[in-house]
Amino acid sequence: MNSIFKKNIIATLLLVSCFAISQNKKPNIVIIYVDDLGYGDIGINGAIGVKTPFVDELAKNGLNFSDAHSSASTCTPSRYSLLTGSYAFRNNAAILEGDAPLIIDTKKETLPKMLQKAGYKTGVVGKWHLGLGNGKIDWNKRVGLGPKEVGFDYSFLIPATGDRVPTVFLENQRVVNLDPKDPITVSYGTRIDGGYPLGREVPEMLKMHTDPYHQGAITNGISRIGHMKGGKSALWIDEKIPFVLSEKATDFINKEKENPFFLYFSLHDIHQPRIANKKFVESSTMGPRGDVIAQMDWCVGEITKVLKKQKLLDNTLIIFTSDNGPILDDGYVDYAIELLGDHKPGGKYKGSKYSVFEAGTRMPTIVHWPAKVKPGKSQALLSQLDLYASLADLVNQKIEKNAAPDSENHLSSWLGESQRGREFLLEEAYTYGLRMGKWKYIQPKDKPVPGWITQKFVDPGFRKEMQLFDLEKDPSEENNIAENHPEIVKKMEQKLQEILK
Ligand code: NG6
Ligand code: CA
Repeated sequence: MNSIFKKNIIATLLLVSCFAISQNKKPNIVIIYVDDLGYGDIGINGAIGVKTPFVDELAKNGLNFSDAHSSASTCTPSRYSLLTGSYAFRNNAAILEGDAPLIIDTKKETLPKMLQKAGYKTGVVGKWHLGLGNGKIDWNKRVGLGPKEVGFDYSFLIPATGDRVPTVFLENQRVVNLDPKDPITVSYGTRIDGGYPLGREVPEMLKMHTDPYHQGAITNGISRIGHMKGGKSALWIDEKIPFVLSEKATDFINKEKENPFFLYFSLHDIHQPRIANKKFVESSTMGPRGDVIAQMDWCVGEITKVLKKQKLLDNTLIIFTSDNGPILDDGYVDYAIELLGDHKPGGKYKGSKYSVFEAGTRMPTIVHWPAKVKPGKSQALLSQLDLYASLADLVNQKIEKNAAPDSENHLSSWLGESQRGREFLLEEAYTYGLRMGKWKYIQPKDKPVPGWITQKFVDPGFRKEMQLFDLEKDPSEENNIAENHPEIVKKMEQKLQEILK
């Protein structure tokens, strides 16, 4: 064989094998989980008061879903379902206080544990709100039960919400920048002697006024739920949170670029307190709520930029979505109602956070994976619950016994190869909703929701009578036609009973 011929053969073989490797290489997976972002809050879905160029770019080059849902209309239940593939009601998952114990059973397989078994490095950056420890947390030591035990190799957390103490970050379950001489104490009951001043007592210290429920400890000029003492050097500055989180997320990507990785990037935005960095102040026409949407969009851009820079964007599956519907007034006075204009946070859908109407769980949802997913739109009826089983199929993993009991494999729908979604989809709120194709059924209920919800400008959606809507004709759930379709109501109520049993 002459040497030119030999060289050619070798070069061809090399090329073929490189191609094979890149074809088989498992995609990186990034879930960008926004907090309280409504269906209509992004440009591509019709936002009026704010621009979201980075999110729109993802949608333009990816798949934009119009009927994909979080499992519930509040945070903790939705996150619980996302990571466990179980309905939240199975574990009575509800909004947690900042010192609540971990609600995920560490003996069971989770989404990140399943991905670890498939060879992924796993990381969570941002809001946790799934509880930590097993009852009494000592914030001055490594917090015993948390992301590590749930399957994340790396974690950088806001422990609960931005409006709950302690207002400190935890990196790998230790408070960041803690001075041991100034230990942290937290209480959700009695007041702590020598703790941070309370919003209800010194309102003149506040940057923003609040409802009576958020008038506890003041840190960074903002009063929160709960009492806190100590940890002064560790306190976060709300205006810097998006930069801190984006930096930690990009660090994780840079560090794990050689492995397949799974990043659960769980933004604080656009949850309250909505207080934008000055870089984003007045970047919308809607005041703070719009400005933090722009801020959130910037964070999304940071992720796509670093993936591009590392030449990973093509083979990274990005799933952009939110944990529950939008809310204008959730306790802090930031004029979201007054400055809304014609913008429709829930798009054409009725409801909000806390509500069983569609906007409570119908989430802005984009799947972006240039190597595999063709740009387009999908109307498939899907739940975030299904990501567990669908991603397991993607990475060739069997789900362990007893794990993810409610997660359905809809991989081909998530990737746009099929438009078929779920036959039934449960919507958890302060009552239950059920979807079946175009039908939406809401179970009757007359028990009142927590008092603080009824004080808000939201409609939790339940009524004393059964409700049935035809979403094709009536997407905004205005005409209850339960009486005209007793057989559909009966079928859906039966199915609901079966699910809830
Ligand atoms: C509620 C808070 C609300 C918000 C929510 C959690 C009151 C009156 N309201 O309990 O302000 O923090 O919890 O939001 O306390 S979520 O997006 O994490 O579910
Ligand atoms: Ca939320």
